[in-house]
Amino acid sequence: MKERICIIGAGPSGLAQLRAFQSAAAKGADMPEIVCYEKQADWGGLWRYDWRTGVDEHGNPNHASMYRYLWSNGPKEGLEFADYTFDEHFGKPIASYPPRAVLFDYIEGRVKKAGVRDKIRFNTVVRDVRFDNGKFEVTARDCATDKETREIFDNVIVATGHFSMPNVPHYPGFESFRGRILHAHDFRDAREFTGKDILILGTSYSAEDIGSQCWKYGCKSVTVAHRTAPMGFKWPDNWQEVPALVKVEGRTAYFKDGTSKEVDAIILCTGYKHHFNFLPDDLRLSTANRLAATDLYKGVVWVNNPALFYLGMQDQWFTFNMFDAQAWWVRDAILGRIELPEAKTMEADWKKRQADEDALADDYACIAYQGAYTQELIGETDYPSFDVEAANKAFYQWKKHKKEGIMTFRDHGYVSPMTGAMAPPHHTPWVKALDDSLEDYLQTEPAKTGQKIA
Ligand code: FAD
Ligand code: NA7
Repeated sequence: MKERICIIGAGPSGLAQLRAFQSAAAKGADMPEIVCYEKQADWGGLWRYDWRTGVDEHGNPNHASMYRYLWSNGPKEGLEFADYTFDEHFGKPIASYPPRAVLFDYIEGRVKKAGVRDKIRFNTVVRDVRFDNGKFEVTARDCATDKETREIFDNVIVATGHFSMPNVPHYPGFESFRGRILHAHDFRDAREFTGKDILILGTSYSAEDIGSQCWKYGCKSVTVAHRTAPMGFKWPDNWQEVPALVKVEGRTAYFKDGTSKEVDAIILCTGYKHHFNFLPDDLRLSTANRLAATDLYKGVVWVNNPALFYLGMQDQWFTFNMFDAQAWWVRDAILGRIELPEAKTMEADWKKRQADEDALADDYACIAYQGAYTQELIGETDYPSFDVEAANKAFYQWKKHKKEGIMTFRDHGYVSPMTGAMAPPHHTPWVKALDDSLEDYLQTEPAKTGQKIA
């Protein structure tokens, strides 16, 4: 009987896995049977926009954390697929910070070309995975037909992402706050906050980007409270960074330095938790959001049971091409092209990776570290090798451009590590670009009729 492989999730990581197997099949390899379960109605993971918050149409926790007007927060040159360039997909060069819809289109283009959609069971949520007698039993519910299935697999690959289950802290007074409190996971449209004073908790990507969105779409003021350190960018005049929140009373927020501010809304940009409610303790990854995840050999093999794999569980500078590197590597481990070492070697591997990560001096070193990890995996498979140092360079320049201007960094372009070509500028500076549609982005000039807000 053919080996059976289960992939859970059809976001960028799960799709990379499907493409990796398809690529081997196209070169004549004998393929196992593959089933990919996806709880949403379509592929793309977080890049599939969903207006819903709370639960999805079937009553499952809504996966989506992306919002309207989201533009890539890093240069596209850092995430480009080595086997499917932006130029190939769009038929022309495009600028470096595409909006969500453009990146969704790019992700989708590759897997449409690969013809893997029939391997995916949409609207099907995995509820339970058990390992017994050398096999996995996967229990899933097809929410469209409301039917449960139980199937047996030789390997399971968890590709469910880790930016969906919000980390929601409580502060005194939240119960009686006379405004709206939401987590970044439930943020959808910055225009909700036009004319409002907003308070943001957190100092990482979500804080910076959701604050910038709200500012761009006309909120009255942005106040960002930091628990550890301020972000320290050169912010606009109506944007201030303050010490940690202590409590709220009515609409007033009080901070650690004794200052206070009246606000209309509090947006908790306080990060996400790795969360696998469908896995039992012996298979369940428990790790911080870091570059070297706990208990994963080569960042992907579950050391306590090497028939189980995880993709994309690291904190991410590199994304799509790192997921590819992992997916090709996992494929080859499953196909027996890569031999897994004994348990104690695998254990030593992730511990060493964590020790190396702990010794990194700054963000630049972190970027180089993740670039080297991606390169290491690529070197062990037939994934097309690419100029990882050029991708690192795009990230270094991005960091510098953010420092120079947090509202203007998206107006810069970078060199593709795949084609060596420099990206053209976008037709409109990001602060003035209110239309984030694919059609508008792909035009070479601003629309003559003025911009519509999609
Ligand atoms: P996901 O995209 O989260 O996909 C996981 C999939 O698994 C989903 O389709 C989900 O429905 C499915 N799933 C989950 N549980 C189950 C289950 N039990 N059964 C069946 N299916 C299940 N990266 C960048 O490179 N650039 C950016 O600009 C960028 N911006 C971001 C902005 C936000 C707000 C967030 C939250 C993340 C951003 N990221 C960005 C990082 C993002 O994590 C990756 O780009 C990418 O989406 C990760 O892919 P993934 O497949 O690992 O996870
Ligand atoms: P991150 O990068 O995990 O950052 C979480 C932030 O939340 C970080 O600044 C934390 O501050 C802060 N935090 C966490 N808990 C608290 C509490 N209790 N109070 C105040 N502040 C807190 O998550 P993001 O959502 O920004 O980014 C995740 C992904 O989404 C990323 O890939 C982006 O591309 C989009 P700390 O520094 O620990 O004090």
